[in-house]
Amino acid sequence: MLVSGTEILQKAHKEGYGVGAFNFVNFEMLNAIFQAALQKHSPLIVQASEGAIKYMGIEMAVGLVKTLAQKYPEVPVALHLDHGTSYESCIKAIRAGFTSVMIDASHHHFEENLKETKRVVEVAHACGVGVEAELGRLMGIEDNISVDEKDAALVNPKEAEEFVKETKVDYLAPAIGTSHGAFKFKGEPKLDFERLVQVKKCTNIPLVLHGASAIPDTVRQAFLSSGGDLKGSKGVPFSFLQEAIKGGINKVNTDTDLRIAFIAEVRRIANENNSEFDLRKFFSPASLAMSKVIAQRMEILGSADKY
Ligand code: TD4
Ligand code: CA
Ligand code: ZN
Repeated sequence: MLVSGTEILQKAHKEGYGVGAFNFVNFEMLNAIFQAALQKHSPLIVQASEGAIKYMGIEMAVGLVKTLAQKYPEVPVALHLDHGTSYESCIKAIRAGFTSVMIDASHHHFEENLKETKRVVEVAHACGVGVEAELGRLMGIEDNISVDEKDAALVNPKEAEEFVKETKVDYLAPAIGTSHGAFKFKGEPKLDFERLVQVKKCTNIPLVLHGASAIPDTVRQAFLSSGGDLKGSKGVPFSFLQEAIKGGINKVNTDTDLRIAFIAEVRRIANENNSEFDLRKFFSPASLAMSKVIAQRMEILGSADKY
């Protein structure tokens, strides 16, 4: 059943677990996500970036989710706009049927971010839609970064407190050292968990971890053995994800792991059967491989058996 992001994340916040927010760009990805949720009895957040919406068309994005939500009414699912870049983009998503939106104005000054977020919250709440905002900038914490630089880039807990109070935003993404994609850390993985705990204390709302892909060994191996190259890549280890959840993270954004798992399988099949051209012979196994990665994540985040 399609529900608001707030409903899913308030429960996770109260009970102290994480829910994966999985990106999709087509039916195959979305179906893989739903199959994992069904298997693990996990609530779901599925999310589309503006790029994904451009690729599918907004009606298709919403239509796919509504169709699967109806087919599997037992699964509580929220449809979220990932990294909405403007008020207009958020309104469009809400109009089209999204039940959760992110207004990402974190690259603006604090006051401007606050003002823009507040505008979105007013409309979204009138429509029963949850809102996510971001404070700080996504980046890896490198060992040689100065304290000043770190403070400039990462979330400030006191600012977070004021921000949440003023905007009434439903969930917040605090920058604590993650980044998008497959190359998250130059040296050892490192996140600012202390800062995270402070933010949770100061805000007491669901928190969001962006850039949370782990690139698990099995996924890396599958990609490499198919002939892929992932030199220098590093994800957020599972143990870090679990510590982040202990520290107050409830929404765990995941895209890269899904992409890598899917493409590894497509390439393996292409290599092994060079006369094959039935799309289904590629996409069914690739979707299954993706689904396994998602199901494993649901166990690790603690969302399995929550519906
Ligand atoms: O917010 N996200 C997903 C980012 C999706 C980007 O989509 P486009 O290519 O369409 O812009 C995350 O935080 C995912 O983090 P990850 O660790 O999986 O990269
Ligand atoms: Ca941002
Ligand atoms: Zn993100």
